[in-house]
Amino acid sequence: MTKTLLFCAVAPVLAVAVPVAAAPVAAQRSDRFVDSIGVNTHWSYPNVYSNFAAEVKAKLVESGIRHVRDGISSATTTRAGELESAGIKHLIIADSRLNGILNPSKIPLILDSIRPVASAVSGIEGPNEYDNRYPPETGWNTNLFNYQSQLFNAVQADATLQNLPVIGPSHVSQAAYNTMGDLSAICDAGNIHPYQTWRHPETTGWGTGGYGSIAYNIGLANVQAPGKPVWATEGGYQTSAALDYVSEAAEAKYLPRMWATFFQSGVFRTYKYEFVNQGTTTTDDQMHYGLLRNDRTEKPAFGATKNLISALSDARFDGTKWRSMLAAPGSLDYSISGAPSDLKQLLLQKSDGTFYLLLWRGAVSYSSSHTDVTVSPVAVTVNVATPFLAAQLNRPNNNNTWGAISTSSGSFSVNLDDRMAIVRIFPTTLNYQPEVLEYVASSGDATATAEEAAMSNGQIRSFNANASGDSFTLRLQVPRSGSYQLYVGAKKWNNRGRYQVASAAPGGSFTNHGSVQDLYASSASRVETLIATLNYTTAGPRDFRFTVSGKNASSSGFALPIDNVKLVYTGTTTASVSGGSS
Ligand SMILES: [Ca+2]
Ligand SMILES: [Ca+2]
Repeated sequence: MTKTLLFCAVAPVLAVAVPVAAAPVAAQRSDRFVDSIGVNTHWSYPNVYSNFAAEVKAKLVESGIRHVRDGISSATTTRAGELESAGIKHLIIADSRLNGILNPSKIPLILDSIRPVASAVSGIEGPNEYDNRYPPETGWNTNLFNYQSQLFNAVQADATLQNLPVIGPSHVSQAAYNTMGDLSAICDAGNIHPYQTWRHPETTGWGTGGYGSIAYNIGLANVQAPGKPVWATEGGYQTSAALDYVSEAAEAKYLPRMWATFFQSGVFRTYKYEFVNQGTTTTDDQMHYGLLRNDRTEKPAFGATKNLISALSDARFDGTKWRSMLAAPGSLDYSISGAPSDLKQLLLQKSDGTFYLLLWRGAVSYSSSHTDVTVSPVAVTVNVATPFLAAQLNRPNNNNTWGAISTSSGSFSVNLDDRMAIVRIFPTTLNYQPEVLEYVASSGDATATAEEAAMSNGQIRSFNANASGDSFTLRLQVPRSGSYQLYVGAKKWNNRGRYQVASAAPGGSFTNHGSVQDLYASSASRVETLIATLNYTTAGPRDFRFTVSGKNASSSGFALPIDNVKLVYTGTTTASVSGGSS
């Protein structure tokens, strides 16, 4: 990162009319948002990153962040290889210079060092902020073009690396984007560094043409790579006492809003700069960009990020890839009344059908005179026309828990200040996906997840049991009391077992539902079977256990490929408690 942003007159933040949805609003995939979140590291630096590498790696895994960006070095490729099994991939900057001048002769060596960890890499990026050299050499733009061109062509010609995206070079000035022009023939994505100094993420800018706003920055990416994805490979806030800083409290409020704002604006991935403070000198802004302080203690922004990811993640890492990205999102018919003029909203959906409505205000949390700004809460009313079972609220700046929201005739109230609020809305059909869920118990047999378009969520996870009595257990949410039809989707074939499904409140004793189901068939076919109607007198988590109950005489095995577990709400009930209730 280089300090580059200009000081311009501060324009007032204008109130923007907020459209009130009068029709169904299309949701985006919740996990796509989570997958847009990344962070920068400096694994090779002889500081906290080297001296406390194990600790830093553990905190990175704990955060839930799946994407890291760093420059090419042996430390970077080593860490990339080490973190791959935790589901973390690295974007590697392929930037080599000799006496400060780009040196494309090293490109083959860079690719040689990336190749052994190719499966741990998410992309290869062109030179970093090359226009920021003072003074730049004569013909810097020609040198940069040639370097990027050779990098792109070398990756394209590489049998191991050719499927990795090559990100364009980053620049610090608008002039550089214009000088370099359209590079879409030699990159797969445009690259921006949208720092907003001490300003809020939703700023409409503070200079000519909206300078500094995310829209302005995306405009620069569209100069570099028109029609291609936009990657923000740096951005974010710092908490020094030097220049353009914010408080740790404001940073924590701004970061969830920054990721949501950039994602909603069309940025494919945003890498926050950076993961750990590099030092402690308060007058050096470069030392205070971390989510962690230099002593590895958590800034509030770390917890806010971790909680945001925890709330919205909709994937299970199966050792090779994150499973869930194929869910086709639906829509929710809702409107908001009583909205302040700075209201922002983003509707997401998970693979089980649950909606996550992010609500926040594009409010200033930190002033130009370096003081925290108190933003008084405003109550907004969310009116949901689509039938739903329950609504819950999470505030990632506070914790990772969900609190009940009382609803009346499809409406409910949420207090909004300058922090992100996430409302979870349960639809009347919950379609749980075993490929996404961790087993809460299992006989330990291997599983395998396959992508098949005909399956629910486009994926199916097979539990490869090898004996009668083998079992696995999924924990599902029953969002309100009442009656539910239980359906189980599965894929029959000639090596499948029979199963009995049962449920219990966590820690309780299991009750069988329906009869034993036989998944044997001479040819492959998907089935979705109504197993039973369940009556629940209370809401809450329920464990569903699938146990192998022998096999058909014609079957060659005991496998249980369970595609989905569906709970369809059929209304309130006064019936006595049946199996699985509490
Ligand atoms: Ca077994
Ligand atoms: Ca499925």
